[in-house]
Amino acid sequence: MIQLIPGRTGLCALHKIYWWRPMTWKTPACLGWTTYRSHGTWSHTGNRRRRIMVAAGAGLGVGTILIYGNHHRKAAEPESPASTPGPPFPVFTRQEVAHHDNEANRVWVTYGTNVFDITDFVELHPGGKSKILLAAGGALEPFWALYAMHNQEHVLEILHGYKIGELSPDEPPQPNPEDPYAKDPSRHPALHVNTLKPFNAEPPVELISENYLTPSQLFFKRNHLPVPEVDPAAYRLRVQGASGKTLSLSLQDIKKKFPKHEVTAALQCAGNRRGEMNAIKNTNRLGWNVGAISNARWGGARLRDVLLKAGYKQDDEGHVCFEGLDRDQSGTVYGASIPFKKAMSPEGDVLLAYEMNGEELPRDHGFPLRVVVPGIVGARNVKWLAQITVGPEESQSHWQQKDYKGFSPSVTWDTVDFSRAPAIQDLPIQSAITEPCQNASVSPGELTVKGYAWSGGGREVIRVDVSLDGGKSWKVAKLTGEEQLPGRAWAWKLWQLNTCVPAGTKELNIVCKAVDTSYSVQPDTVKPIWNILGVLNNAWHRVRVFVEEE
Ligand code: HEM
Ligand SMILES: Nc1nc2c(c(=O)[nH]1)N[C@H]1C(S)=C(S)[C@@H](COP(=O)(O)O)O[C@H]1N2
Ligand SMILES: [Mo]
Repeated sequence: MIQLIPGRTGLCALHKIYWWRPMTWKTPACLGWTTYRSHGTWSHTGNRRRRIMVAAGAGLGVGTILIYGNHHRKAAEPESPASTPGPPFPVFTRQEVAHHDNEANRVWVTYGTNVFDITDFVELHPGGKSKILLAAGGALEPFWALYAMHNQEHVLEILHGYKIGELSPDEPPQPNPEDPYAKDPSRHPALHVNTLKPFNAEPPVELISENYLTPSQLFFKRNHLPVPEVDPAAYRLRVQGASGKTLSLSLQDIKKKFPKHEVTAALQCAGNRRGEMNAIKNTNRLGWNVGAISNARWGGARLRDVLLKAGYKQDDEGHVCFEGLDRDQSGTVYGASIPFKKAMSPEGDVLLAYEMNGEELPRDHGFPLRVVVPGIVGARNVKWLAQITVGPEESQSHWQQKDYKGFSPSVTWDTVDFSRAPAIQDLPIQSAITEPCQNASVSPGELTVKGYAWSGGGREVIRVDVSLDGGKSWKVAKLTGEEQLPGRAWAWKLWQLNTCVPAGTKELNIVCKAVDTSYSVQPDTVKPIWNILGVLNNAWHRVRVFVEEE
């Protein structure tokens, strides 16, 4: 069924989304009439991806062109929403909605008392098609309780673009689902929370370079699901053995049967600094500032030792796949993989960590056991580790196959081919300024600039250049950090420049850029590396500050 009501022009009252304005108009078409309806606004800021989809108007000979934008903007539109209310939406029962539980019948969902036909959105869903289809024919609430980052204005705006009707007033309200996050641990109040459910947060920029080892409470937290509750006594790690037989290891086995190894390693999410990418063009994903990176001392068994115990040989090949204990209603678990070579390398330092900064691994960071893959993107450092398998294929998980990959800036959600891009493993050279803060006021005279620098793959940071004039002239910062073995520089370096504000300057454009042992450098601007997933932003970091009058 097509969701058009011919003649509906102007606006309909759509909750708080005052600028959302579905429009329909007719064009002379050989079939009588054709109606187009817009989803979202038609305008200006060029800041949005637009997609045009043609949906066949089954049965009615109606063609619909849906133009879907990112709707993140709250720009005021010329007319006020209530001025020309359209005819009321059709009313449906939950039973009618339930019939539309697959793409052939069209996919309907409810949210509150509204009914939506999201068929044309399922392919575009950033969280994957299989996930969104779980809600087909029913209410979104139980799923969004689990993936509560949907409770943001821009997501609701997208949803409301697909409204087709309302539930009949006789329908009993959907019971409030139990909060799957009710048992998440408590967190440090200083953290800047990006999303609460799942919990995604970073330390405030002022505190990032205060400690070479990030205190665990302030270490950035990146969860895709609720934090599982694990009884350490009952915990077992399953390791698929080379002969096919599965090894089952208790926490005590891991602590007692394998030598303890310690590594200082930074962990960085591929989305670190996505906020700067979103400012260019919104990706509708977590807008991390510069804090989705932290540095800790990890202790645990070497993955290599466990793989040897499970019968694998140094020269075996393939991928080592990990699964976490965190799962959603469909039973999907968090998973990722790394190349076997990295896992088995005596110089790879890959750990099954049960300690962080000299203490038991905290719940948010994977208690009782997580993988730490030094030099490799955060996403492969699987927490709450349940299972290890070895095989010729990479992990089939959404986060290995359909996320955490890099693309050219001009690839769109319509043209993206995930199979063509390799999964991110090693991360590129990175650095950021942590002091002074963006738009801060500084006094004239002496100035201290601080930050961090790190590179993936064990490449050591050998230099950080700092500019006060937007990149015209440069000074070299002083680096600090533990000494690292060659090719195994897993930890970050903190840097500092003690300098003077040039007399007469009112504003400084502070820039930093780092160089690693491969002489790899950072690109100067974000725009040419922008990508739909908003990953791998390692452009020069820039901070503008104002100089106070003497
Ligand atoms: C019409 C309904 C839906 C809309 C409009 C929608 C929209 C979105 C948007 C905009 C994002 C990106 C959010 C961000 O990264 O900040 C997203 C991510 C996601 N969504 Fe949905 N969604 C819908 C239904 C669902 C359902 C029913 C499920 C689960 C069963 C689901 C699971 C996910 C997951 C797993 C992600 C990725 C989360 C991550 O990578 O951390 N979505 N969705
Ligand atoms: N089981 C599980 N492991 C996971 C995740 C997750 O959601 N579930 N998030 C991954 C991502 S994307 C990152 S960046 C790191 C973050 O680790 P942290 O929360 O300890 O900083 O964990 C990775 N391991
Ligand atoms: Mo991440």
